[in-house]
Parts: sequence; C-alpha cells; structure tokens
Amino acid sequence: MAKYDESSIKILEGLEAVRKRPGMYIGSTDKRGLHHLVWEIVDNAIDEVINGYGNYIKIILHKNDTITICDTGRGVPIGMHESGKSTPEVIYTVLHAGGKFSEAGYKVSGGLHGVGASVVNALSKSMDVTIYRDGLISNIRFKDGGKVDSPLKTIGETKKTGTMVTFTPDLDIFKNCHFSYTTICERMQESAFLLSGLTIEVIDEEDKRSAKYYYEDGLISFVEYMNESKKPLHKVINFKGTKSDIEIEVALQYTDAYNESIMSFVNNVKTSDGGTHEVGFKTGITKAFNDYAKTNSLLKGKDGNFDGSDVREGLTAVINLKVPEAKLQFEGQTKGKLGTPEARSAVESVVYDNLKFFLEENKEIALTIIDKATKSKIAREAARKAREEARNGKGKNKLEKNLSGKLTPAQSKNPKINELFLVEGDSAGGSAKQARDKKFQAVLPLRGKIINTEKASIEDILKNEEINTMIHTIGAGYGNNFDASESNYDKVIIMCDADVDGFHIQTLLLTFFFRFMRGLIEQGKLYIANPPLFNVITKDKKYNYFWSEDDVKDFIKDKTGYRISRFKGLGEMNADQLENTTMNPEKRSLIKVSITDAALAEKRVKVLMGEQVEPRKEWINENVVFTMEDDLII
Ligand code: 0R9
Repeated sequence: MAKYDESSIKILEGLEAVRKRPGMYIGSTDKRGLHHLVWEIVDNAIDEVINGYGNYIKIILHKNDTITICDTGRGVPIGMHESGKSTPEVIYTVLHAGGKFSEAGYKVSGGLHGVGASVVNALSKSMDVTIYRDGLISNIRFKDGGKVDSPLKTIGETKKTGTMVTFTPDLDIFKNCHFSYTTICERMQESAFLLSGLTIEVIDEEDKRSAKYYYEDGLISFVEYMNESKKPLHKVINFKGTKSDIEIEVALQYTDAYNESIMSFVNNVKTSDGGTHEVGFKTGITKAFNDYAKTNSLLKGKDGNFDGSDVREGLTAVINLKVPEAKLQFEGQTKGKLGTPEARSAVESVVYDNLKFFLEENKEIALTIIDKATKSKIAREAARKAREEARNGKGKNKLEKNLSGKLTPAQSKNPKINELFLVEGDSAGGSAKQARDKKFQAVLPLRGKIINTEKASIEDILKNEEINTMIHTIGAGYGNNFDASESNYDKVIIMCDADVDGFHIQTLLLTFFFRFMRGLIEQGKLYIANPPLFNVITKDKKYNYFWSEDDVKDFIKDKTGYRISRFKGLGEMNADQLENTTMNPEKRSLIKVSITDAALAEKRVKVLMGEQVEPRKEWINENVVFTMEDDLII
C-alpha cells in the first residue's frame, strides 16, 4: 500500500496547487472562471458524443448554486487502475488524467486550457459522480477540493449507460458561485448548432424555466439564427470538403445589412480571434466572386477587382473545422486564434471550388450578391475620391458647409493628434467649447437622442442628421467602407451626462460605432469621457472632485464644514471644472472602448439594442443587480 499513500500525497499536492493558483488553470475566479468549470465537464460529455456515443446532454441548475451535467455515453470506465485506485477516482483527482486515458481522434481541447475534471473537483466544495455502465450504477463522492468522501461503490443495477456529475463550487475560491442560466444556454445552443443530432437540455430549477436545443441542419440553422432579425437575400449556402486531413464545413448567407459577421470553430472550440482558416475563407470567397464576375462580364478589365470588403458586405458565415490533434496550433493570449498553416490553403481551396460551382449553378443568387458587391465597390471608390478631394482642398467647402454651425473645429488639421468630443446637448457643448484646447480639440454637440441603429432601416439611419454629421466630421466612410486610417481624428471621445439619459445616448452612440465604424474601435480610437460625479467644497472654498461615493466618504471622514454636490450633468460644470477634470489630457482619465469577443459583442448588441423585447428582459433580469442609488447624497 506504500505506493497508494505516496501517490495520494502527490495527488493532494496537485489539487492544492490548483486551489492556490486557480487563475493558472481556469483563467480567473470571476464569473468567467466559474463557468469555466461547467465547460470543462460539459466538454467531456461532448467528447463522448463526438466519439459516437450518446446524443443527449442535460444540465440542471439546482438551488444553492449546485449544478448537474449528464450524458448518455458509455459511462466513465469503472475498473481498477494500476495505481490501485478506481479509474473514476484517478480521472477526478489526477491533473490531466482524462486526456491521457482517452484516445479520441478530434478531442475537444476542453475550453480554454483543457485541464480536465480534476481541476473542477479541486475547486469544488463537493462533487458527486454517478456512472451507469456494465449493468451497474456506481457512485463516488468528493468533498473540500477533491478529498475522497466516499470511494467508488455500486449503488444499484441499470440497463442504461451514461455519466452524471454534480458539483458545488467552493465559495472560498469564487466570490460569486451563481451559475447564469442565459450564459449556459447561449453556449449550449452554439454546441447544438455545431453537432447536428445532439440534444442539449438546460433546466433552471430555481427560476422554473428550461430550454432544449436540437438542430438537424446544424450550420444552416446557425446562420439562419444569426440572421433572424435581418433580411436574407437568398437561402443559406452550405458545403463541406476535406483537404490535408482537415474537414471543413461552411454555411453562409448574404443579408441587406452592411456589416459582416463571421464565426469560426475548430474541433468545436470557438476561435474568437480568427486565424489561418478565416484568412483562407476570405481569400476563397474574394477569388470566387472576382472570377465569376470576370467570366460573366460583370466586371470589365477597366473596373478593377472587388476587394475583400466588397464581397463581405452583409455576409454572415459560420466556418467549422475538424483538425487532427497533431496539426492543431492555437495562438494568442486566450488561445482563440488558429495558427495551423495548412488550414489557410485547405479552407481557401474548398471555399473557392464549392462557391464557384454554386454560383455557376445558381445564376440568380450569384447576380444578387454581385450586385451588392458592385454597390459596395462604387460607394467605396466614391468615398475614397471624396476624401482625396477634401484633403486636396477641392471638396472642402462642400464638407464645411455640410457641417456649418455644428462642429467647432480644431485649429490643427493633423489627424494624428486631433480629438473630437461628441457632446450631449447644446449647453454642454457650449461649456466644452470653452474648456477645450482649441489647438487640437474639436467639439460636436449632438442634439437629443440619436437614432437606434440596431432597429432602424439603413435608409432612415443615413437620413438621420446627427449620424450624417458624425460620418462627415470623422471623414473615413461608414459600414464596410469605413477606413480608420482615414479618420480626421486620433481620438473620438463620447462625452455624456452621468444620468439615465446620458447613459442612453452613450449606448446609442456605441451601437452606431459598433455597427458602422467598427474599425475605429478596433484601432483603439474610440473613448468615453469620464467626468467626476461629486464635488466636495471644503471650508477653504477649494473644489475637490471624486468619481465614487467611497472616495467621497474617505475624504470627508475627518473634515467638517464641507459641502457635497453631485454633478447631474455636464452643463452643471463650468468650463474650468470641465477642463480640469474631463478634457485636459494631463488631468483627465478616459475609458477606451474595445471588443474582446466579437461574436459575443454581436450577440449582446442584438439582444440589448435589437427589436425583440423578451430576450432583453430576460438578459437584464439575469445579469443586472439593481441597487438603491445615492445613499450618500444629502
Ligand atoms: C457528465 C460529464 N461526462 C463526462 O465527464 C464523461 C467522461 C466520459 C468518458 C467516457 C464516456 N463518457 C464520459 N462522460 C469514456 C471514454 C473512453 C472510454 N470509455 C468511456 C475513452 O475515451 O476511451 N471518459 C473520459 C475519460 C475517460 N472516460 C477515461 F477513459 F479516461 F476514463
């Protein structure tokens, strides 16, 4: 038994290491890390489906932050391991054990790190594993971060097969142990799209709701779902092919929208940062459309070619790859980018061949898409010409006339240093005008609420005066023809009141930039101003600015004879205050807008700003904590 003791100590050391540095294994201990535990276990269940066993996965969210995940696969083997322990005990207590045992061809790499079920056990207050296999029901239980509470034992007989894992995350590790039903549903729906024929059911016992996902035509349904609120121009195009041992499936559809939306997956893991397969996809479609247009005299020699952005305007696509483990290379900080070089040429050739064939066979659809690409090309070339003219002074008068009375321009014409403040309302605009450094800061007051670009038609959006003025002022086009390098400003800064209306306008502006000038965000040129919320005037008549209640409380602790006021709007600040807190680069702090997960951002904008009310209500109920505002203010 010496070996048993020795290895037991090693195991506990391994699990202890996970508890000491959970971030190293699951990324973080916030909401994201907590859900990582779920993905780890679910990925094991999905692996079993990919291997061809079982087609049903159930997830149950119990009260008191406990979760159960079941599959109907073969069941984890229940025999003895050479170490003298049962196989399930090894799987759930030895780091990385699962991967070493199993010989799946295209294993899911298990979310972010693929570290296995033992990590989940290490970070749980309790874990219960029940296995249906070999005619028996077997159970093993763990407590306090992976200590065996009850070793594997038979608890009954059965004709079924499968595995059921129940665990309660450890409150000592996670600040908040509450699983999000919507987060889990979103991810499970995505998995069901990728694995046609698999049913995934999610049940929330506390809030008495449930969802069931099953798709016969996975990727086609996925694209239809993504285009639900848009107007498709044709039925979904879908094809498959294999090259260099890489299996490729693509589904795509054009809509009347302007932005592109491409999602890609490799071995059922989302590649949020794209990679070689997306590059191959883009090259493939650009070539296919240019070839088709040339062969059919839709593009003549003098017309030049469509560029990538022309043939991606309004495109929604899902790319799904199965890459053998030996060829898998992931890159980037979050490993969300495919690096496998062969994937580029493989995807390019499968996409080119299949799309070219499809276009030849479906003339009407081909012409519809080419017509859209042609319009994009014309608009792109016109925008470029207008920019060049503006830069050379030719079209300048026209541009300035367009903006007359609204924009207060900067003296400098240098786009590398100039800043544009988008300010809510004329009165705040007035203060900002006085507070700015006129050498390089321009102010554009926006009157009232801008249109919700997620709901309105493109015609109405472009008719909207505020939107038009912004497009002209920034001067770098919009939609697929937006080119951040042409922007007249190095920083575009949204400056709104810190009240409900202000936040609403800020959200509408962010939606506009996300949909029509995404490059501005991607290039790190979009910011939100951060004006103070409180002013404490002390006995010596000095103004002290604060951004949080806690800081105010801290400041007044040992003072008397002060006066606190809350800045309700920018208009309440005089020019001097605005300059010294919010606009002067030496003294201000800005919030930089960035996109960390494009697909998630896409979904959030759709839910929070889109037409449908129910998904928004559900998301808000689930994710927003309502508190009483301003307990400090007198
Ligand atoms: C509810 C979550 N499901 C699981 O965690 C789960 C793991 C698992 C499994 C096997 C079957 N179903 C499972 N569900 C399995 C795999 C293999 C052979 N028999 C059964 C194999 O890969 O060869 N296992 C995952 C790892 C292992 N089993 C083991 F083999 F390492 F034990």
